[in-house]
Amino acid sequence: MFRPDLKIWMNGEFVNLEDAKVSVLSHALHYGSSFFEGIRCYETKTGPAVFRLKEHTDRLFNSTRMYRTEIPFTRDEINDAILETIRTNNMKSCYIRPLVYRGFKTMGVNPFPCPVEVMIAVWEWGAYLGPEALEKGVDVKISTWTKLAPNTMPTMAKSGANYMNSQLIKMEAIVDGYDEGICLNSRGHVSEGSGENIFLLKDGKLHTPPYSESLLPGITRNSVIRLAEEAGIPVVETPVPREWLYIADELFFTGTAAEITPIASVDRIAVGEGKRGPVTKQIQDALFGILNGEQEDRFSWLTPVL
Ligand code: PPE
Repeated sequence: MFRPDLKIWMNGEFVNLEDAKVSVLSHALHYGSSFFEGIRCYETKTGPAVFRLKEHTDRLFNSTRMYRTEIPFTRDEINDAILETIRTNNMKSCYIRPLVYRGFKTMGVNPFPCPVEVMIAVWEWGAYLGPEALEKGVDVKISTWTKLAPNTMPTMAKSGANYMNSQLIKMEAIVDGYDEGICLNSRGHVSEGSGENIFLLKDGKLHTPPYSESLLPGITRNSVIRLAEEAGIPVVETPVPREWLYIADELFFTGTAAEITPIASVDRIAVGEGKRGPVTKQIQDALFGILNGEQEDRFSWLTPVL
């Protein structure tokens, strides 16, 4: 996954992978005080380009703001550092992981004395849920774990700590023989996957839960909504009952890593005909058309790297 000659951007300078280290007494390691992004750079006809860079950086700053954490760089500096990390590592297409974390200074829950540090890494990352997932779809189960309830920890922040909940969902799915898990929230409504948002097609409309249903405000989710609206497919942001997952015509995950991954079955009940549906394919084609440069970047979603 990681090239041995990988250069990591760490607090403003590039260091070799083997030198990119933190203390075992880092606050983030003990108390979960970290925030991250996941971004993709695609190889377009006119060279590598980053998908929705500004929106990802904005979300990183929103995540840290909710936790009273000040990133010691500006948004422009972070954007430039991301592009520079791709160039320095000569990547054509890659996954980009900026991470903000509380480092080493004092022990104890209070994070304020600990320094806020930033690193950016890049690597090649293929299809998140397996090479055939984008076409064949994945088998998912409803997790026995509940999503973080409102007013416990903010699901709108992409904090490392939230991913303990995601890890429980993911491990349960794997151990039980599924590809992925879907999590219900404290009201028993559908929230999201362990690392993806979710859409379902029913009665010719796309449905996805709103932010108030305990989920990450996905940037792919937002892109899918805009592409669907452009194509004249109605999109409804509405609470999604568990039952709908079993009677949906189509179901798919969205995420930077997962891109648009069809769901073939839920709890071993086939979704529609148990394979990728036509609307899922239509939305995939619209998104991938922009990402590979075959279609015009009409929403200005791509930032050229070079
Ligand atoms: N919900 C969760 C919980 C989530 O982690 C992600 C992304 C999304 C929704 C979709 O958000 P967006 O990428 O902005 O469309 N998950 C990231 C991390 C995956 C990982 O295993 O690491 C990702 O897809 O990059």
